Amino acid sequence: MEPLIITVALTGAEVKVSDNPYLPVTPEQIAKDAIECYYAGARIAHIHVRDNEGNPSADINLFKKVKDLINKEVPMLVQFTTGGAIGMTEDERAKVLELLPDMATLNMGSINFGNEVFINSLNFIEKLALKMKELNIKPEIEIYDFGMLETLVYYVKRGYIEEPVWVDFVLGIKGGAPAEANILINMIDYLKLKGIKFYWSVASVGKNQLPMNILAIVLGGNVRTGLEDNIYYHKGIFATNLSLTQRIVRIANEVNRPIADIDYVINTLNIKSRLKNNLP
Ligand code: KMH
Ligand code: ZN
Repeated sequence: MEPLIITVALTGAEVKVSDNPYLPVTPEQIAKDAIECYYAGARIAHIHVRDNEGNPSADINLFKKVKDLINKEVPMLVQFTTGGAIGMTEDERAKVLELLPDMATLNMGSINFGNEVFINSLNFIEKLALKMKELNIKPEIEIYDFGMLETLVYYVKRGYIEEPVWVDFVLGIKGGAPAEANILINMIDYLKLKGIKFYWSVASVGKNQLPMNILAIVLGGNVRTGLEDNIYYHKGIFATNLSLTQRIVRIANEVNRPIADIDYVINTLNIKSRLKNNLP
């Protein structure tokens, strides 16, 4: 089977240290977790940052610090969020692109996000997509609901988003598509039907993270794990980013999915920042 690409979403914007004491929030803590997860098998670090009070921050100095600390140690792909946190302005969210990360998220539409509303207008999506294309930043397309696939197809066909597309299905958000096998399979089939060349991973929240990750492994897709999406290893037992990553690696080994090495990810997803500059 194809090598398995593991992304670890280390911190997110919603979880607090009071929810899980192992949540990394300082740049040093975030980088330390990322590096440990790299050695365990994760190849992409999905990054949000926090201020001194532990609240979500759009300060690009913090993002830069995390990236530098990670890449000083390991060649892990660093993926910055452009989703940020609910309430951030579009300018705040887009600013991370100035740091030329290898990858950044591109959320394909607006949804109810729990009790809040996560806004991604088409205008903003276009702006981010064009900027990423210009700067050779690989977008990770975040799909929360079926209609967003149609938006994705629209922008791929018009050249805003280049193939192979790297799609992350985020299932089970309250307000988005449920974390169910038939939903995932339908979404994959739809993109195939439209003739899009893509690779995909699955993220899912809370107790659905593990079963959806396992489904992705056996279907030949890829996995996003980490504390951004789920804070428990088992009911009542706190997870760490490392324990979640190690569990995925163990399961992959059991079903003969080799773990992707970094060159495989760079070449397969066409990560231009690395291919052009031969960075680190
Ligand atoms: N914090 C969420 C509102 C992303 O990273 O691009 C959105 C989010 C998605 O986390
Ligand atoms: Zn995120």
